[in-house]
Amino acid sequence: MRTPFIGGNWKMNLSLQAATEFVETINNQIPPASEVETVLAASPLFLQTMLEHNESPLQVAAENCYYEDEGAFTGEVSPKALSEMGIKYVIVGHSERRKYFHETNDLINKKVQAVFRNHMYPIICCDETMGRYENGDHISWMVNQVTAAIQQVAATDMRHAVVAYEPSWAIGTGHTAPADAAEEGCYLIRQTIADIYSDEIANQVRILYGGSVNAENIHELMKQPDIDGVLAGKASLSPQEFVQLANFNH
Ligand code: G2H
Repeated sequence: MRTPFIGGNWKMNLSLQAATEFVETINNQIPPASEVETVLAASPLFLQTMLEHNESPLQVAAENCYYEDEGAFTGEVSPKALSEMGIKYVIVGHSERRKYFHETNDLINKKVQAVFRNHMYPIICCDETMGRYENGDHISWMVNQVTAAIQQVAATDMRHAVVAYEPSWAIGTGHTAPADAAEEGCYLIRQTIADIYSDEIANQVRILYGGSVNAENIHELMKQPDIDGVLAGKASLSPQEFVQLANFNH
């Protein structure tokens, strides 16, 4: 049995004060980690304060990091420093990183390896455009993205990875993918992992759907056999809605 994984991704939103108040507000409302793993990714500027104010099973996560641990890389976020802070999860390869910051499959793979090397777990995002979906070449595109991202990742690490299927046409648009299309994407990711590793590993990896998830549509999504959780952007900016997402099964 895979523990459901409810993730929030604030992106470049909120302030330090709002982040602090958010964590304090939700402190008593996050389910036990044995029931649901609740993870919230935020700007590196907020992480230390969020960790200090967090008194719940919430895992505070990073939205990105670099692939080198240290050195002359002005402005980058060190995975080693994140790990030392007590961060457990890092989002890698979000479609906004691919689109606006030109992150390639090769770079994303290096980041995935850096996250594991520093004893953290990646939330690997795979995207897909409506054009590809309509043309039917989304399958090879997705398989290629997943395969590239996990090159040289040992099976012992891979079982702890989290992979998110985020069709670009559903991100921030308010139009979530229909549950069957979301399931199809997540199933495809699991089959790709099974082909590379084994059914045993693929059945342990949590696969998320992301793209305009909210407190209403989460229920239908979570009924799908290959959807183990969600990655919510806009909906995670409201403490009330984030708590509703985390408690989707109540
Ligand atoms: C997709 C998602 C969070 P939103 O980017 O990863 O954002 O829920 O706003 O579509």
